[in-house]
Amino acid sequence: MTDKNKFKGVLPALLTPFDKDGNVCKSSVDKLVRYNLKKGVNGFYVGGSTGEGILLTIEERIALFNYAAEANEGKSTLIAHVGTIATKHAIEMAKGAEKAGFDAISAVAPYYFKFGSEAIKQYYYDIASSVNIPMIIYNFPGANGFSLDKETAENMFAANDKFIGIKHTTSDMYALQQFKTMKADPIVYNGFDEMFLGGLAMGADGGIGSTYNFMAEKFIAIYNAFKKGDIKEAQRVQNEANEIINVLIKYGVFASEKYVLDCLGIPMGGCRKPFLPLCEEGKSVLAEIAKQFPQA
Ligand code: MN9
Repeated sequence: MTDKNKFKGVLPALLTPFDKDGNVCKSSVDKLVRYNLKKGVNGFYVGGSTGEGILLTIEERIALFNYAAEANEGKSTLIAHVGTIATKHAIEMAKGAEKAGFDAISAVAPYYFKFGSEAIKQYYYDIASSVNIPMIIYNFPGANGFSLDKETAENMFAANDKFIGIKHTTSDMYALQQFKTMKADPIVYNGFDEMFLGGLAMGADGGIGSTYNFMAEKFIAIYNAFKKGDIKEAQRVQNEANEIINVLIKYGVFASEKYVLDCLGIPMGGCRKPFLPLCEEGKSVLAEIAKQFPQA
C-alpha cells in the first residue's frame, strides 16, 4: 500500500525554465527546486499545465523529470505529469518518470477529440498499468471538457489500486468534497490557488499550484493556520495571495510567475509560443511584487 501521507501538503506545479535558445534549462530547474525545498514545500508536480508540459516534446518531458529528480535528491515527493493525447506517448513518459525515481504519475484526460468516458477510463488504466508507481488523476474540465464525477472515479479506483488521488482543478468544491467521501479515500488536491482555503475547508489534503513557485510560504502559512484551526489567519494570508494572483491573471499567469522568479535570481526565460511574451507594464508591476519575496 502506498503511504498517502507523503502526498499531502503544498506542492508547487513546477514552472519549466527555458534558456536563451528556448530549451529546457537544467541549471534553473535545479535552482527553482532548491529555492522551494528551502521554503519547506512537500513536493513538486512536474510537467503539468504550469510546466507547459504539452508544449514540450516527449524527450524534453522525460529530461525534465530527470533534472527535477536530481535537484530534489529524494527530499520531497515528486509527481510527474505524463498526460497527453496519445496513450502510447503517456506510457513512454510514465516509464521515464518511474526510472527517474518519481513517487507518482498524473495525467490530464486525453483532449482534442471528445473521447467518451470508456475511452478515458481505458487511457488511465493503460497508463497506470504500465508502471509500478501510483496514479493521480488530473481533473481539469476547463482544459478538455471532461469532468470526473464521483461515480466514475469510484469505478476507476475500485478496479485498480494504483489510483490514489485526484488533482481537482475546478472551482466545484462540492465535487471535491464528494471525492473525499469515496471508499478508496483518495488524496485530493485543490487546483486553483485563489481558492486554496476553500478547498481545504471542503476536505482537500493539500494543493498543487503554479503561484507556489515563488510564494510557497503563503500557501504553507494558509495550510498550517487551517490545520491549527486559525481560520482568521488563513483568510488573511489567502487574501494577500489573491491580491497578487489578480495581477498574475491580468498579465498572463505563467509568464508573470516566470518574470517574478527572474527578478528573484532564477532565470526562467519566457513561455513557449503560442504564449505571448509579458508586456512592459506587467514587468514593472511584477518587479515591485517580487520585492516581497526572498532572493534565490
Ligand atoms: O496547476 C494552476 N492551474 C492552471 C495549477 O494553471 C490551470 C493554478 O495554480 C493556476 O495557475 C492559478 C491561477 O489561476 O490558480
